[in-house]
Amino acid sequence: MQSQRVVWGRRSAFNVQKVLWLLDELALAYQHRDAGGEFGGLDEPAFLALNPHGRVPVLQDGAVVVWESHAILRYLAAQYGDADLWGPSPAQRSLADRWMDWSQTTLQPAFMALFAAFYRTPAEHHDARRIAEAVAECERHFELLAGWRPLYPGGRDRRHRLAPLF
Ligand SMILES: N[C@@H](CCC(=O)N[C@@H](CS)C(=O)NCC(=O)O)C(=O)O
Repeated sequence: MQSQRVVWGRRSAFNVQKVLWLLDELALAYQHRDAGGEFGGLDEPAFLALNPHGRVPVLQDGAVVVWESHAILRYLAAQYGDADLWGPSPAQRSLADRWMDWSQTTLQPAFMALFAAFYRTPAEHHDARRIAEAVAECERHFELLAGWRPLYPGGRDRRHRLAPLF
């Protein structure tokens, strides 16, 4: 019998990758449906009925539909994770929550600025000053991240692994 759990979204999308990663981490069976990018389909009524924003990832878990990658991660951790992934207290959960929110609201915009300035701009149009500023901003964030990692030596505490970088 096919799994009633379905993940929508092209594998090349980082927001989809984190969901696929957690499903594997939790050893949960699922069907995968390519959508978005070269696969399209995000503006089809059937997809918009799942996610009115027309974005991937989307998780269908039986009758439950969840969109927004971090909402999906939290749902999976709460529904299927052990205490390492979904701590028993709000304070413990906030350890992962703060980094997840930070990654989306602070680190990701900084990285996307660099991505646009360097990778998405043809070399002949590179603006060295803009790129240097974007690199400096990313480095500033990554230094904070590096400073935090030793709190979880060797990655033994899995809570931090709910906090993907992007
Ligand atoms: N904040 C949303 C962002 C969703 C998003 O923008 N997803 C991108 C892929 S990373 C998307 O759907 N792009 C359109 C496409 O792939 O065609 C989340 O974390 O799920």
